[in-house]
Amino acid sequence: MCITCGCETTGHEHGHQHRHDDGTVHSHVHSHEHGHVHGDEHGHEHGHEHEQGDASVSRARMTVETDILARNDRLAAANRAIFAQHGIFVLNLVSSPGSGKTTLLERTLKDLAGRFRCAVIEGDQQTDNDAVRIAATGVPVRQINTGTGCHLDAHMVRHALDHFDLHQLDILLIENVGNLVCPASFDLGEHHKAVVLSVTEGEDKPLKYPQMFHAADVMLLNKVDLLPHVEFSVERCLEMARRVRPDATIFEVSARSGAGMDAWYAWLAAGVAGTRNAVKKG
Ligand SMILES: Nc1nc2c(ncn2[C@@H]2O[C@H](COP(=O)(O)OP(=O)(O)OP(=O)(O)O)[C@@H](O)[C@H]2O)c(=O)[nH]1
Ligand SMILES: [Zn+2]
Ligand SMILES: [Zn+2]
Ligand SMILES: [Zn+2]
Ligand SMILES: [Zn+2]
Ligand SMILES: [Zn+2]
Repeated sequence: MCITCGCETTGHEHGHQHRHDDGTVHSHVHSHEHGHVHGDEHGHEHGHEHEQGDASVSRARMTVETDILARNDRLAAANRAIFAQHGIFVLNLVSSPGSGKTTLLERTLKDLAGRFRCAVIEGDQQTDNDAVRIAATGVPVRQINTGTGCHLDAHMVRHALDHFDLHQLDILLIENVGNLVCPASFDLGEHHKAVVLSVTEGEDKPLKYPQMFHAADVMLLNKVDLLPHVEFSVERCLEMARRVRPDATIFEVSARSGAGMDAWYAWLAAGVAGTRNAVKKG
C-alpha cells in the first residue's frame, strides 16, 4: 500500500534463490531469470532482507506508515551500499506526468555516449513506451511496471539492479513514475532526487508540492524553448523553489533544443568524479 495516497501496490513473486557464477550469493529469492554478470571475482554479497507485511494490517495507519518507510529505508541503505561499492553515480528523476523526463534522458544518453557508461531504470505504471525509447539509444534499460502503484520503492530497484553489470556502470538514471507526491517519500538509495518541472505546468508547483521540491536537491526547469509562448516567470518560479529548498541546484534546460544542457552534463561529470574518488578512498 502506498502510504501517501493509500493505493494498493502490487508485490512480486519470489520463486528461486540463486548464486552467481562468480560466487556472489543473493540472499533473496525471486521468480525471474536474469543475466547479472560480474567482471571480477570479489564475490561480495548483494543481499537484502524480506519481511512479512501481514502483521501490520491491523495496526494503526501511523504504525503501518512507519513500518513501510523503515523497511524501505533499510533497503535503500542496502542499495546505497551497492552503488558506493561499485562507484556508480545514481539519480532519481521525479516529476508530474509529461514534464519531459524521458526526452531529457534520451538527449542526455545520446550526448554522453562514449563518455560515461550509463544505464536506466524506467518506472512506468502499465506501458513499456519509455523503456522502448531509452533502449533505442543503445543504453541498457530495465523496466519496472508498478501497475496501480504510484512510485518506485527501494525493493523494486534492488531487483532491477540484478539485470545490469554493475561493474560496467558510471551513471544509473532512474525515471520514477510521473507523480509529484508519492515518490517524495521513497528513498531508492540514490545520490540525488532531481525534480523536472516544465514551464507549461505553472510556476507555483514548488509551493503546491513542497514535500517533493524539498526532497529534491536538484531541479531541472525544462521546456524553456516554450517560454516565448507561455505565461511563466522563471524568476518567480526559482524564487518559490528556493523558498522550499534554498540549496537546490537548478538548471534551466530544453531537452528539445538542447539549451542549457551543457551545465547539466558538467554537473553529472562532477558527480561521477566524486563517486569514483569516494571508491578509491574507501
Ligand atoms: N517544447 C518542448 N517539448 C518537450 C521538451 N521536453 C519534452 N517535451 C515534450 O513533452 C512531452 C512529454 O515528454 P516526455 O519526455 O514523454 O515526458 P515524461 O516526463 O517522460 O512523461 P511521463 O513518463 O508520462 O511522466 C513530449 O511530447 C515531449 O516531446 C522540451 O524541452 N521542449
Ligand atoms: Zn501514492
Ligand atoms: Zn526481493
Ligand atoms: Zn517518461
Ligand atoms: Zn540476482
Ligand atoms: Zn558486484
